[in-house]
Amino acid sequence: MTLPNHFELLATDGAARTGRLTTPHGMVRTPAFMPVGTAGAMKGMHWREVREAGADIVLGNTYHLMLRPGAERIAALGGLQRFTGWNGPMLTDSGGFQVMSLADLRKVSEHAVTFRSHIDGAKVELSPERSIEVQRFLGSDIAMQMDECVRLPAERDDIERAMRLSLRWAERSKRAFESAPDGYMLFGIVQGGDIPQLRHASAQGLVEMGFHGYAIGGLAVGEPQAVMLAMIDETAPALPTDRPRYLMGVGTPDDILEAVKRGVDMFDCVMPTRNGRHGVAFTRFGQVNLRNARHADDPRPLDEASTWPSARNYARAYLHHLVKAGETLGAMLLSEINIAYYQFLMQGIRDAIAHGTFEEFYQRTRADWSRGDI
Ligand code: PRF
Repeated sequence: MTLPNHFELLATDGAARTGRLTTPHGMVRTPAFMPVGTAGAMKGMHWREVREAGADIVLGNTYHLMLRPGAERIAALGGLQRFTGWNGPMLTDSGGFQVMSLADLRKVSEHAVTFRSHIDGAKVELSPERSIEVQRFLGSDIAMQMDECVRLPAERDDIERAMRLSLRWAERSKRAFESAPDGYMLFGIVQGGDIPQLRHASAQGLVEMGFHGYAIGGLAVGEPQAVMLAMIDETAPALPTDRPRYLMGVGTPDDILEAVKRGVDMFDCVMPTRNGRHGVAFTRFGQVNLRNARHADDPRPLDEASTWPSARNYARAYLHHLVKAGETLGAMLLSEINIAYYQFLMQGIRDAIAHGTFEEFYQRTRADWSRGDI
């Protein structure tokens, strides 16, 4: 059965696309970067700042929220938006990927993954049906199918087994999602590692089932960037042009620019907030490590022409001091500065595609990054 389409393509420029995704909690301009609020919080930031920075949508995690505070509890408290105070669109990851990176004693079977919680050691089972149920309890605007992601490099047999399992789980996820109210979306996830033939089989299988949108999973898991981009080149053309495409867990500003050029519409990554907490700023002129002693006496701001006040108003010397002293404010300022830079990049990308000047934007942005921070 074909599902209703909530994505509107507004313009294309080469393979790059700009559009609009309508969710029950509002509109998402694409290409979109979704800041990651794993456990119902954007680490170190107010939701107001996330919104002011220009984010339309944020990501939450089934795995973390089902373990603590619990999906049924969040549902009883009115859903994730009411619970957290972020009242915009929310996408939730399905949990399988986080089980594999965080949980103890994991076991994958046809039916489900079983694991021990990284919080209290409790034994938990997560099936495709339970993942959808949790995501429905959370009130997620965009739910993800449960899948199995294999880290690279890996043997072809292992990649193929996980890809086929993910296709069967896609089918079960879709069935479990059937009772969701209109407007809520479910995305399928392409797997297939670094093997073009498996990527094609995965994309084709999902497209035959029919989803509201399609994610490209199983990338940025240990392979070189060139391999990731080659797999996007293999996968994107196999997906319907009228549906949104989401590259999961990616990435650096450079990864994002390259993936947009290849037809990707949505991204998420912990990098801007995580690196911010570790003293690294993303700017128009590349990454700046504020731990470095060269900033200790520097009165200049990170970027005097930034649209984001904290990037304009605080001396590098002060940011350096906050980071070195382990002050919470240092992590907070760098998190907001980085989220604002990512959103500034996405706005530039969207405008360039809309004006048919994406190639110029691409060249100019790369030239600025490679100029470096001076
Ligand atoms: N699957 C899911 N979530 C993910 C990934 C995946 O393959 C990745 C891979 N980069 C990040 N997050 N469900």
